[in-house]
Parts: sequence; C-alpha cells; structure tokens
Amino acid sequence: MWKYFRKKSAHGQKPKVPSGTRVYAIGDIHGRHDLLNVLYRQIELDLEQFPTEAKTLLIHLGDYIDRGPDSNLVLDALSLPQSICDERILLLGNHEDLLMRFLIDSTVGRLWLQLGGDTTLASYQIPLTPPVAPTDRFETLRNMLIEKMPNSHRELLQTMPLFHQLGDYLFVHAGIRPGRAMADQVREDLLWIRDRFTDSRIKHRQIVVHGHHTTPDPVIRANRIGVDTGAYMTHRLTAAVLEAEQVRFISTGPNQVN
Ligand SMILES: [Mn+2]
Repeated sequence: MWKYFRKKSAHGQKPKVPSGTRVYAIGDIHGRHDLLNVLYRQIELDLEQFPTEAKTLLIHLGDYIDRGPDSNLVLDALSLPQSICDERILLLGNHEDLLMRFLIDSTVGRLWLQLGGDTTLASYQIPLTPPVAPTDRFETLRNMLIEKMPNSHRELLQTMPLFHQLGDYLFVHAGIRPGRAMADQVREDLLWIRDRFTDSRIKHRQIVVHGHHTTPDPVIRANRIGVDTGAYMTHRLTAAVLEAEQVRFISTGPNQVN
C-alpha cells in the first residue's frame, strides 16, 4: 500500500475521501465552547451554501479541554447528539488522555496542571488550592474532580478512539511516527508527537489530518493537513472540509479563510 500510494501520487492523482462522503475535520477547541458554537453554525451555513447528497461526517481531532475557560461546557456539548452532520467522531487528544490518567493516578496532576488542566478544574468549580496539606493537594483535587465531573463526560472520554481512517486520509490528534506502519504506531506518538512528524517529508500511506501543532493558519503539506489554529488564544477555530479531491477550510474569527 505504501508504494501504491506513492505511485499514485507520482502519476498526479490527488488523494481523496471516498465518493459520497464530505468530512468536516475540526482542530483543537481547548475549552472554547463559544467558538465551537460559532464553527458549528458556520458548518450549518456551509451545508446550506454547498448542499450535498453525500454522507456528512464531523471529525473532531481531540484536545477539547484545558487552557480555555469552558472545558465542562465543551464536554457537555460533545456529549449531546448533534444534527449538523450524519455522523460525528470524537478522537482522543493528549489533554483528554492526561485527564483520564489523573482520575486514576493523582501524581499525573503536576504535569496536567502545568499544561492547562487548572482551567478544566476551575470549569467544574473546583478550587485549585484546596485547604489541605500541600502533599495532599493532587489527591484532593482528584477526589473533587471525581465528585464533580458528570458520568456522561467520563463515559464520553472513555469511548474516544485514537484515530480514524477514511480513503486516502488518516485522522489523528498529533500525528504518526514516520516510516512506521499503522499497526506499529504507539499511543504516545499518536497523542504527543511533535517535530519528528511535522518535519518529515516522507509520503505516509495516507495524508494525515491532525491538530496539536499550533500554527496561525491551517497547513497543507504533501503528506499532512494541520488544523490547530490555537483557538484558545487566537479565537480562531478551524475545520478542514474534505470532499472527493477537494480541501478547503472554514475558520472562526477575523481572519477567515474560505
Ligand atoms: Mn495536543
């Protein structure tokens, strides 16, 4: 398959999603429930402006929580059924992974809070410095989170897959280890990989559509498409729209590209 894809590319054929499918792949939300609502509305308008007979699919690329103010509301929204597209897939991000690890092991709290977990706790009305001895802090925070977090949120996190494959595309939060078959990819890379993936010019078996790597504009390279436009600080949440051989983008905020 690896060679097959390279051969196709060499003959100038563009990668595509299967016919009869339109995908909206959405980058890192990071607690910006406000922007999620705006982008969902923009997708509804896009479907009115560009109606399709195709099956429509929302793929969220992970990192729903932390950093921005309303992680709890984002998980609420993602827990509820949606009527914008025919199907929605919620992939796991490294931030959701940290939260789930914290629920099992409070010592993960030190790292998680450094990476923005403090805002998620605050969104659940949990005081960041509970009145306990410093040595008990993370265990106390963990117990408070277990108490405050709705079961629906925890169940949602537990069902999130690491990746989704569709036609010539692979959807995953951070990326893949270049040169490794999907079967040999490890969870750590799929959720956390940085420059080894983004710097790679290898033609992967599929074009990788990902979040995790923040750039001011969405990125299209020969081997990947990045849609994390740093919503929590830029106010710009981006979706890649994939249909047949086409790729276009929808973003919230003043610098809309379309
Ligand atoms: Mn990430």
